[in-house]
Amino acid sequence: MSRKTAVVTGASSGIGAAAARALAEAGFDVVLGARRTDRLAEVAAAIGGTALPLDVTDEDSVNAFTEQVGRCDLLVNNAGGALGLDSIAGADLDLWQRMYDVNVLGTVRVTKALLPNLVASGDGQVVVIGSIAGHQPYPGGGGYNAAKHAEAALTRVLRMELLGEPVRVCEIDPGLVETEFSLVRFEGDRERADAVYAGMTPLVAEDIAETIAWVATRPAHVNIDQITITPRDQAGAQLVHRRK
Ligand code: 8X3
Repeated sequence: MSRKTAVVTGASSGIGAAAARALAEAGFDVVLGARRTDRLAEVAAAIGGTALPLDVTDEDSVNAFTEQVGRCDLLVNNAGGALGLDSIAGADLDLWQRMYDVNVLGTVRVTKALLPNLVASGDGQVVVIGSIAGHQPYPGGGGYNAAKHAEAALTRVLRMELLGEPVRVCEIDPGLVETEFSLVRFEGDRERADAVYAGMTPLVAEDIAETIAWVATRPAHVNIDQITITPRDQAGAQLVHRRK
């Protein structure tokens, strides 16, 4: 049987890059998309994957990307992220808009474009990397919480709308994972980013990637609907055990 193809967005670093590696290991041909093409090419080269430029916030970029994807058995919607930790009183609407665009509309753009390929595969699967923040809001998280709640909602809707089609839909919701997530959220402020994981043992990207590969390799009749993954030191979005 010919090899299955997985498409991973935001694959130049963090969970996306780890997912690409884990899926290659599991036997998939992997197509990697991201904006940072130099880093993307390195990740792709290491696993014999295909690197293609992709900005999920840009319709033309998504079209150019998806036009180059032929077979698609698995789509991992990983591109996304948080910007800032401002209160609603101090909300920067530009940041809110950008978070909505990348997390919500980005997922819709890529999913919509690749759905015909996923259906045609006869056993397609969409994995959405959501967040614990998509189910548990927290002060300062307004813009990101709203975007991730919306992404969770569209994932549930997609699952319902695809009922009867040969396409599975899964939402994976990580808690604290030490990647560039916090560095991006705090615009490169290393001290602030490090404080997020201080005194506790966070997850690493590979912990999530392992689960993505597990979900992707269940038998075709098994749909894993939703998984929340947190470190042992985290029992809620804001409930973290930190050692002195
Ligand atoms: C990342 C988890 O708690 O920082 O999506 O929002 S959190």
